[in-house]
Amino acid sequence: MRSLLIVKPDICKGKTGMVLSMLIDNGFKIVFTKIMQLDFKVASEFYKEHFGKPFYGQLIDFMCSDQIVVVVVEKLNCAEELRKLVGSTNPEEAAEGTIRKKFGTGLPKNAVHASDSGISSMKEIDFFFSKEEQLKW
Ligand code: 3AN
Repeated sequence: MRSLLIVKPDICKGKTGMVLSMLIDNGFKIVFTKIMQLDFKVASEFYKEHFGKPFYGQLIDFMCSDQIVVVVVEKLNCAEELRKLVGSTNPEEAAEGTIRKKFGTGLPKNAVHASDSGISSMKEIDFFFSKEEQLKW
């Protein structure tokens, strides 16, 4: 099973290596990584379920503010295991040992995005990568 993690702009250039290490140390296989910078159109589409929420504009601006690394990972019960390692949305509430506790500094700067279910993992992988591209992995 595969899932998607995004190293967000707040830590992308400084801590991506450490995030990848944490994934590997916790039994995730790194299937594919891609460095990119989102523009307003792509970020709005990716976060469309949050449209209208008070933090929406801030979230989109933040996600477009610098480079990100999109990471496809693989593990048994991948989405569930990944969310456990990533921790709660708000870094202040995230458990010790989680990625957001370690690297997040607040909201929206919570270090990483992770798909929240098996279905959203598939949708989000398809969002960033064509089926043709996925066949190469
Ligand atoms: P998660 O990323 O844990 O699935 P969501 O889907 O509720 O959480 O939120 C999407 C993203 O929106 C979060 N990762 C965070 O960056 C941002 N966000 C959520 N709540 C707030 C908030 N109250 N203020 C600012 N940004 C927020």
